[in-house]
Amino acid sequence: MLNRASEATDMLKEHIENDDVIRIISHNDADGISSAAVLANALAEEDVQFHTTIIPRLKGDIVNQLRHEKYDLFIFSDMGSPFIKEFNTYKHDVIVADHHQVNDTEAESNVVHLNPHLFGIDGSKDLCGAGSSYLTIRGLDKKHLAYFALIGAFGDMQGQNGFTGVNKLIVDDAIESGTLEIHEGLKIVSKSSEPIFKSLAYTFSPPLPKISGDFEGAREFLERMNLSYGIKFTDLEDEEKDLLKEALMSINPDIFGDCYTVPKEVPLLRDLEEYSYILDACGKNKKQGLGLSIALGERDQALDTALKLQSQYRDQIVKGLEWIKKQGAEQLNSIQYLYSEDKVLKSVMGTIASIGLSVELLDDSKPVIGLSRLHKDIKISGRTTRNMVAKGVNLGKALQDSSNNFGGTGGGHDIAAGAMVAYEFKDKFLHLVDEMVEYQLTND
Ligand SMILES: [Mn+2]
Repeated sequence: MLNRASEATDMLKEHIENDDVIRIISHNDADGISSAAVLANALAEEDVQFHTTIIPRLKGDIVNQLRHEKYDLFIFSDMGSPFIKEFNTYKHDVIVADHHQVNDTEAESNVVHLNPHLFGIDGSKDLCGAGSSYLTIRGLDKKHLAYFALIGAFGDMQGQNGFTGVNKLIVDDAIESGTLEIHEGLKIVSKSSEPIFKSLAYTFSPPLPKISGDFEGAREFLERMNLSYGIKFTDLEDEEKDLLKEALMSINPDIFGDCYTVPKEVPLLRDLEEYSYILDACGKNKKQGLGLSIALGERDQALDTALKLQSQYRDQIVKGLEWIKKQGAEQLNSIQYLYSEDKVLKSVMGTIASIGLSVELLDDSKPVIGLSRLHKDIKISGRTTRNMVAKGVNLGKALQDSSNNFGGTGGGHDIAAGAMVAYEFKDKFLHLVDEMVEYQLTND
């Protein structure tokens, strides 16, 4: 993997020496924005010009439009692996720094394909898109940018139980460069910016059943301890903080653990996990450009706007979880599904599917398929648990094969995947996914 990374660095260096303008295409989630950020920050430091576009998903028509653009080097980050065949026919050089599941097309000499799955490394857990992107520029003496790879990893839910695999190497790089510190603490969000009941309700990882996503539940929990819920965590007395810590740890011991911080950052962005949530909120609200500019160093007004988006987004998630709590999921044999045509719910479907599983609102022994209607199509987000993956579930494969069967597209990771199919096939599609998951579980 590291050899492939140096091939990517060599290709990049060649274009830097030629003074080429470099074209970056990345994904609009926290990992994708972090991927673009690590590349863009590195190129800016080298005085290289670049042009970045952040998109919700890479599709065949975009791949074919891009081939007509007049750039000499394209970098696709946190996406691109399914399109190696098309990139092989580009006249330009292409670097793909991805971590989603791969097919078996070999890259030609104009393409460097960097993806952990090619090297038997688990891209859903040991390296994210921003990690692949970081490896591309690591050889330019950029260990001080390693923390962006960790922001991406948090965005893709990779660091929450400690970093493993290539991610661990990236943590070491970040520490070595002096940018990153790790210390133990209470892992609740917005400690100094939100009243404590909101801090608790907005803490989704680690999950706090009956508190995460539940304002009522969070208030009652605090009242039972005689803590006033309206003040900020940072304004609590030390004894009160200890009391709270103990009570939270009895709900989920993971709530106290390693916090990854970049001390030179402004307080709101100092914790890398919270940084990833802010980028995620930007992406989910179609303000990926704002997210990228923050990651490139914009503060003040940009950060204010992002925080407003974040609080809106969090309230949407809470609303979505309330909906799940009231409604429950529809059950098939081996999967369960959520379906909505509501505008707000649609925008958070994948997120509430995974949080619903982790806070035990949904049965975690069945993968969840979240369906949102988009005019003539439905957008599908599938989520499951590490435990179900160990039992044989591979949602990336199930969603890819079943969507292809109805003329749609899909894929992703074993644990989290997405697809798009025409609305008319909704029920048939769901039954096919159900059968495929059942097959995966009985034939593992
Ligand atoms: Mn990713």
